Amino acid sequence: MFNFFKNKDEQNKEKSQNNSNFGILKNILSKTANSLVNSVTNSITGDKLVDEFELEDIETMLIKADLGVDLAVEVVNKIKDEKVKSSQLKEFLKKEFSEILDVDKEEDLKFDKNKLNIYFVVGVNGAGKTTLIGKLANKFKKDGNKVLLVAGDTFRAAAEEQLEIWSKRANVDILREDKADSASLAYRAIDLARKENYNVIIIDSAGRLQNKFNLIEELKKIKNVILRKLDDAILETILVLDGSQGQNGLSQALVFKEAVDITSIAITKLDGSSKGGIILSIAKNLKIPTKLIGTGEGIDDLAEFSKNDFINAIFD
Ligand SMILES: Nc1nc2c(ncn2[C@@H]2O[C@H](COP(=O)(O)OP(=O)(O)O)[C@@H](O)[C@H]2O)c(=O)[nH]1
Ligand SMILES: [Mg+2]
Repeated sequence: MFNFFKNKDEQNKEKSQNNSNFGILKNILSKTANSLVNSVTNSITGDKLVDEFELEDIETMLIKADLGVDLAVEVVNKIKDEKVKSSQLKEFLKKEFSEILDVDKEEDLKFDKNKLNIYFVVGVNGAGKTTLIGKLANKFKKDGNKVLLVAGDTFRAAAEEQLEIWSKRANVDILREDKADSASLAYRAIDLARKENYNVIIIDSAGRLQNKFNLIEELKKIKNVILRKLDDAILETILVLDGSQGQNGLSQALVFKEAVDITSIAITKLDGSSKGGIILSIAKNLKIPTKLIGTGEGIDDLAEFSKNDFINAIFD
């Protein structure tokens, strides 16, 4: 299921063998898939142009699936402008969604076993950062990597405590220090990793949006420290968004995008009231690939995002 530790041949073999990732995405997105496929595309048939009433239905469905109003209107206008026939609607939407998701050639989480891999995890409080870090740490650890967690949410002792619990669950090491400066903690973590041969560092961070200015300054500081010490290490800056928050996540995302250069998105809580369309909305508006999907509160509830699986889960 989790492919970024394996080479491409192994990945393809595994994908064709059990398609487990597809299964998960299909389950998570079933509500979206049902509403899109059953209510809309399946009811619009025939060798005629998609008519005004049908366009309205499509627009409503796209908005319900959480594509956001702007994107929904854009898609509907395209159906009209390009004179799409009812019988072609499904194929048209597949192609359209696929193009929207084409924001980056790098679909998988960056990882190089022979280098130091640094994952800097940001997002608002409650989005699911610490949980995601626990899940990621577990995956990396199981694959034989030496993993160090960094308790960079130094504002609240409870946040460090929570990361410590995850470090025990995943059986990995943690660097924490109450009331420490998060940037200097990151600095020390990278030094420690090089000295003690850790090849994976995952850095937690604060997410108090109430104090936006300070938060952004703090994240920038951490980011600058990482960049200064990057050398040949791999850096992936992951923005964690709560999928159940729908379009609200987008404006938050912009704040973080401004502060640090986000290279991938993790969407959590897509197991609850799933509205997978947010993934399209994010790709369209932010041009950042979604690479990870949180599918529950457990340590194994993590899936890699795959564009093709996503499209298939919606339409097949
Ligand atoms: N259902 C569900 N809950 C999640 C998921 N990820 C995180 N949570 C829950 O969301 C809450 C906040 O998560 P936490 O990791 O503390 O968020 P943080 O403040 O960003 O570090 C916790 O109760 C988690 O158990 C997920 O993928 N699905
Ligand atoms: Mg946290």
